[in-house]
Amino acid sequence: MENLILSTKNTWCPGCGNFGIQNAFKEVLPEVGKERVVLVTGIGCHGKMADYINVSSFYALHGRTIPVATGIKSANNDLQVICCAGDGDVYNEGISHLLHAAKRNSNITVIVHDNHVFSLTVKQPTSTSPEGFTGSSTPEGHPERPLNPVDLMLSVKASFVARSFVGKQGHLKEVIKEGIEHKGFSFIEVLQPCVAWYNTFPEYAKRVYEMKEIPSSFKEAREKAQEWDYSNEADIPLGVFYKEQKEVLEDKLEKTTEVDIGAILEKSK
Ligand SMILES: Cc1ncc(C[n+]2csc(CCOP(=O)(O)OP(=O)(O)O)c2C)c(N)n1
Ligand code: SF4
Ligand SMILES: [Mg+2]
Repeated sequence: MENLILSTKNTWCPGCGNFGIQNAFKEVLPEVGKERVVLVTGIGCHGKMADYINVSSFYALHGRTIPVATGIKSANNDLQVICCAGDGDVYNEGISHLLHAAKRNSNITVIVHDNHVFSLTVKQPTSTSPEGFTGSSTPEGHPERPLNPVDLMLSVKASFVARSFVGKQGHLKEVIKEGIEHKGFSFIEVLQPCVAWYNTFPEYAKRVYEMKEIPSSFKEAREKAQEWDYSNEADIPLGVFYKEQKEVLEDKLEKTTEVDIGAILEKSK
């Protein structure tokens, strides 16, 4: 098998949860055909994935992973566009892009490395940090409630919504593969502990469980998503919460573009 890991010096901390996502990619990319894949990353520890995986890639600005990805996809609908974004990246800076891309059903895959912390900039709270989180900018404890991104994505009817955990490698690989193969907007929240600033590995290893099947209705999916609200001590469901087939943005754009360009050319004669 072709070597998918580049020889670039890896600067992730030993034991970082990002290695689990990299390992899953190593297995999934040959199966989905890496020639058509473009990886778009944000800025942060997660973003270094672009340096370490041997695939066409683009470092976007912090918070702008998704507009770059949707731009690439609408310019060339044959490509398989995958985002590796951080929680700070898409749940803070770039949250409006996340909501709109999901609402529009852009045919891209968004994998969020959710470590509940701005890691690269040394421990500030993000939208998914728990209340009371003591970071470098919140020494007295974070005063806000966390966001529940899985429930948020359901509320805008993202067409594929899933959660996995880097400590469950087989599960992670299957969910990423299913998300990439899904035609439509795929949102995959990956619980990715940051061993340096917020090591949730031991806690999550005890609390995660795999759902036996996809919830049978949208209502049930939202109930499942609300079991763990990122602040309570409930067990944490993993798996696909919701999946639906509907027309994707880029196919609609292709049709529109054909009609409009033809009409414009005709007029200009
Ligand atoms: C527009 C902009 N704002 C802020 C920064 C500074 N910055 C760089 S990385 C980073 C933290 C990234 O956190 P997250 O997206 O959660 O990624 P992680 O490091 O946790 O993987 C920040 C705030 C930046 N580079 N650009
Ligand atoms: S700071 Fe955290 S997220 Fe960044 S490389 Fe180290 S363990 Fe990983
Ligand atoms: Mg983060």
